[in-house]
Amino acid sequence: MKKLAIAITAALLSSSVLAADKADKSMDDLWGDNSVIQKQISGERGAWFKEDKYSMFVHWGLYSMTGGEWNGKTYYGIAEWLMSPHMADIPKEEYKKLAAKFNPTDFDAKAWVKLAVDSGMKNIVITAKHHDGFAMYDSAASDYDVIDASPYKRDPMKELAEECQKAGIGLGFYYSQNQDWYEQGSARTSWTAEDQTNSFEDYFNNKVVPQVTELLSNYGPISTVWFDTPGQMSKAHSMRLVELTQQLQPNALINSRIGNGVGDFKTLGDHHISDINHTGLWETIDTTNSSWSYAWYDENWKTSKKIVESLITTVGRGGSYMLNVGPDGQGNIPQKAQQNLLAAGEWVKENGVAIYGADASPWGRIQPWGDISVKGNKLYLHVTEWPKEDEIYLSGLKNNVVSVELLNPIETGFFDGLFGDDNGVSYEKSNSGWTVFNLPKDQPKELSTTIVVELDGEPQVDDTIGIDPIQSTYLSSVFSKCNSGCKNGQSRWMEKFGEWKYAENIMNWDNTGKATWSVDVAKAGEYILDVEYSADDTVDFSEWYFTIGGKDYAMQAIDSGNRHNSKRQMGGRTLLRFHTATLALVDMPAGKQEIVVRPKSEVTGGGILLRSISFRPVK
Ligand code: FHN
Repeated sequence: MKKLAIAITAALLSSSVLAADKADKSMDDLWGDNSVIQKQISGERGAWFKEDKYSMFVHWGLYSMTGGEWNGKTYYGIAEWLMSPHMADIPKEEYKKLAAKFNPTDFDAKAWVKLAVDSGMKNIVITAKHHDGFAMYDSAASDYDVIDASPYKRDPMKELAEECQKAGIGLGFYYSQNQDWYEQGSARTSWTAEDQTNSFEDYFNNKVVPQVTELLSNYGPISTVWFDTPGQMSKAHSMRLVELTQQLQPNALINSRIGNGVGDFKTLGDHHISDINHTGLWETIDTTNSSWSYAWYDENWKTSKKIVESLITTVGRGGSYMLNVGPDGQGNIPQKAQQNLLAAGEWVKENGVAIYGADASPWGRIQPWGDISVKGNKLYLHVTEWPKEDEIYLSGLKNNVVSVELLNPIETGFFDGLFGDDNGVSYEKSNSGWTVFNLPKDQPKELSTTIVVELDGEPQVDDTIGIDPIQSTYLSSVFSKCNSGCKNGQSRWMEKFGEWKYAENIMNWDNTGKATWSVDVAKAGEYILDVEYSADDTVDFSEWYFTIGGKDYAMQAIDSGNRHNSKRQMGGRTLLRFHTATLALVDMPAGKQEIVVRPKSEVTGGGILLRSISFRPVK
């Protein structure tokens, strides 16, 4: 390390502060305390975050050159973890040699920023230093940086900062503060079997503080300081980084992964698209394919429609969406990512009024046909699933409707207008509390169509879940209520290493368990009941009752193939597999009612993990 003296702060941290964890803990341990200080996030500082809603995340570093492959073998999962024992287990001295070859001559900061802008994104957050410890900028605090250790001799962060400023979008830096696989004393260097000659304190004071200081001092205004995997880092360490930020970039916001509950906004778990609304400032972070950094085999690109849907639903839950690209080792953002981002960006441009600065849906959940965002007295209905019957149903709206129109009507010819084909929408209110919107026959916008509904005041809503008479209604378990004999909880697991999946479940059943959804059925009739659950061999053959319209429908569960202590999971977690059983053709009466699930037989193994039930109307 060069200028150790930059370490301004060692004195502020007590020497008794413990080193971060060295053991192979689970990802929960690494994510640490993810809460935020609510008082910090209110007011002016958070205003841009509330407005912007859509940002670009970039994972780019030495690992982008390997693209998930080492010595001819492909390691599937998040490719920036290639060095770790969970993947290729590359000795530091070997990995370090990548730096001498890092020469991304195709990197074009202007083009990256243009891509973000044309995609409708308002910020870029980029990996200035990831867990591998390599600084992707000119760091005086370490020789292991792009200027000293690579032939590239350019500072990509500087170039990006300049281009972001020109384009008027924000720039944030990702900095891995706790894990640094290159540095003695940091968390998770123990697998190198080196003697840990340095303490975490040495690492923190001699690398983290000086490097974060550089990032906050040398690149103009920074919108976000994005920390990651704080693990068991002490509150004093987290607070030191907060103080640095407040001193050097008072307008910058810090994410919750600074640890110890001292961030400004909350980052949900990787790839977590929430089923429920959250309060305060928060974001979903997601990837355009599956890995964060470039992986040669990863062609699991999100379509432009999927991108638009995820953006809409995140805004509908009250959050912001940060979507990642993984440029390759030459600095090229994969074509498929670009193509789909740009196509989604066309939609964002046309429908921005319903996204930027929009508030959460008062219904608190997705709708069978799409989702809802709000501004003042206006509802924006985002219709992603265009109904065959030319109408959509909305339950529980208490206000009077003042007007309804398409946000972007299709251009019509002169005569179309004259003969009444005006691409318009209309509505009817039933006295049972449903509002029905009549729509044009063909979907005006392929990705999603926005309908603007002006109300006579701020939206007033009865949020009882409506069962749609046209589209399938998905009832996430998160909206059920459990008695003391069961529990609502979340399960998470990894499919490939680092690719997270989430499920809200009803779990921990005993024989007295009873879970209830309150629903409002728009039209009496026949519906197909689908049950989505997960079970292991201890739950195989267990029996369950679903009570609908006064009748008990019985289900015998099958082992859906869960694997306990799966080696795919860090920290010996369970790999969950879900099964969807089409259970019954049920008769549902119209109106408000309860749907109840309870065990029919003796509960073993905590019972099924019940994720959702769905009702498909029979025409
Ligand atoms: O370990 C990192 C991972 O490589 C990636 O950077 C993600 C992005 O949120 N954060 C950590 C895992 O949560």
